[in-house]
Amino acid sequence: MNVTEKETQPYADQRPGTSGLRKKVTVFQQANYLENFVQSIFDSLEGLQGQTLVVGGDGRYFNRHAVQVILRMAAANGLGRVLVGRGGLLSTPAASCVIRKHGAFGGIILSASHNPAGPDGDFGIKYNIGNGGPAPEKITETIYQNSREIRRYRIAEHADLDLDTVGEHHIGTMVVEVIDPVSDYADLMQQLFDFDRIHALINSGLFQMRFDAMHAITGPYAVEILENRLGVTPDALMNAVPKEDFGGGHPDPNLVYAKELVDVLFAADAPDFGAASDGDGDRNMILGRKFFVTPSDSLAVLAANAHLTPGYRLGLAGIARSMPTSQAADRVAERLGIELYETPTGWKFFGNLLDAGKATLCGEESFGTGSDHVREKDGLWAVLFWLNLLAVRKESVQKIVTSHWRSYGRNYYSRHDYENVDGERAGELMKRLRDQCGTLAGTRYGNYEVAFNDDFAYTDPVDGSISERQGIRVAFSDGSRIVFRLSGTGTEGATLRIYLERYEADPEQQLQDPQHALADLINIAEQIARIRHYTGRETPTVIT
Ligand code: VG1
Ligand code: CO
Repeated sequence: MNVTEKETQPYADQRPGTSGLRKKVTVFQQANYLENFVQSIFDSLEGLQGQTLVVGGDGRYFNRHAVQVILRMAAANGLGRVLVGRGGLLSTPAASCVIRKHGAFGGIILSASHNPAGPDGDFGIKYNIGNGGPAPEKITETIYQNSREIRRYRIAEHADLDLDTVGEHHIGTMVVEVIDPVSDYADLMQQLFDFDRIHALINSGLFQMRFDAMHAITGPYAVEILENRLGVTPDALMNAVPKEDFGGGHPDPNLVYAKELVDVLFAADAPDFGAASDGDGDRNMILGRKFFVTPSDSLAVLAANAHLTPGYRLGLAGIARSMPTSQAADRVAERLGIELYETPTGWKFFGNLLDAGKATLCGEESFGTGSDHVREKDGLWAVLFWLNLLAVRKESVQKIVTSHWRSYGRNYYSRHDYENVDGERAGELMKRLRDQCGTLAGTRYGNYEVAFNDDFAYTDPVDGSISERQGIRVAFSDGSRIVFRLSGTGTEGATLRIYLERYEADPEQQLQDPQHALADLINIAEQIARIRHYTGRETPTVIT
C-alpha cells in the first residue's frame, strides 16, 4: 500500500456544533477541507491501530465521494477493518446499532440531517464513539483543536472501491466490508417490538397508515421493516426512494416541511396513522387522523406506556430530556417513581446516562426520541413504538394522547424558529438576555410572575463534566417557561429558537390551539427579548 503524507493548511471554522461539523457542500469541496477534518478526528483518537471503524451516511450529495476518501485515509492511519453500508449508506441510528453490535472502535457518520442537500445544499460529518453515540464535547473539542493546527494528512493511494455490492475489499492490509445497511437494525427493531401484533393490526383491514421517508435515508429501512416484515402495502410508503438531493425537499419531519404527509393526514378520508423521518433517519413526526402529536408529548406517552412493549415491559430506569423539551415527561417520571434528567440540547449529552443505566428513554422537542437500544435518537424506532401501542391499546392516536392529558395534565408547547437571521444581531439579542440573568425574578407580566431567569448549565452526573451557556431560561412561578437559544446546526446566518411552555391541568381547557393557549407567553417573549427589533422579522420562519 502506498501511503502519502500530504501537506495542508488549517481551516479556522471546523468546530463541531450540536451534531458534528455541518457546512455547505461548497465549503466541503475546498481543497483538503474534508481531509483535514477526517485527519483531525483520527489524530484525536488513541489506540486506533488495527481497530474497526463504521462508515456510512444519509446518501446526500458528496456522500459517495466522502466515503471513498475516508476509506483511503482510514487505511493510511492504520485501521484494521471498516464496515461500510452498501452504497455508502447508513441511517444515523443504524450506524449506532452497527457500531455496538460489531464492537467497533467508533464510526464516522456523514449527514447534515434535515438540512437540504445537493450541490448547493449542506453536508456534514461527525464522529461517534464505541458506545455508538456522538462523541462527547471533550473529543469534539480535541478534534477542533487538531483542525486548527493540522499541517499534514495521511492517505493511501488506491482506486475507488465498488461499494454497491455486499462483499469484502482490501486497501493494503485494511479490510473494507460492505454490509447490508438495513438488516442489523431491522433485527434489533424486531427484538424490541411485537411484530406479530403490529402485523395483525396492519393487516386487519381496519387500519390505514402512511410513512413519508422524504426521499431520504429511511426509504430502504421502511421497505424492509414496514413492508417486508410488517405487511404494509407499498402505496403506504411515500417518497421511499432516497435521492442525493432529497428530491429538492427539506427532509425535516414537522408540520411545515412534511406538508405532503400532513395534507394526507388532515384530509377527509385520512388514514389512522402517519409518520415521517428526517434526512438521516433519527427524527420522527407522529400524526393521528387529523391530529398532531408534539414530540414532547410523544416522549411522555411512550414513557407512560412503555410496559406494553416487549422491549420495555420490565419498566424504565429513568427518563432524560433536553432542557427545552416540555416537562410532560417529568410528570410521567414522577408517577412512575423514576428519575428525570434534564440535559443540554443534542443527543451527545444522553450517552453517559444511557451507558450508566440511569435513563432508558430519552427525548428532545425537536422530533427526537430514542432509548438505550442505541446511542442516537431513532425515527423508525419511535414509529414502531407507536404502532406497538396502537396494536395493544386498540385506540386512536388522538384518544391515547388526550387521555394522557386528562390523566397527567397538558403541557401546551410550541417552538418558534427565526431562521437565517443576521448572526451579529442574534448574538446581541442573546447577550442582552444573558446580561439580564438573575435580574427578572419577581417581575410580573400580566398573569405571569418570573420565578428565575438563568443561562442553563449542566453538570454530567456520570463524569462531572460541565457544559455552560446552554440556553436562556425564563421560568415563571406556575411552571410555565420561555427558553431562548441559538441553533448549533445551521450553516447560514443564525437561527434563533424560542421554546414556549405552559401547563394546563383542567381537562376542559386542554383542547385549545397551542398558539392560542400560549399567546400571552409569546407576547412576553417579545417584551423580554425584543425579537422583532433584533431579527427584523415580524413572524417566525417555522412554528412547531
Ligand atoms: C437541532 C435540535 C436538537 C438536535 C440537533 C440534531 O439542534 O434542536 O435537538 O439534537 O438539531 O438533530 P440545534 O442546535 O440546531 O437546535 V439532527 O436530526 O441533526 O441529527
Ligand atoms: Co437527523
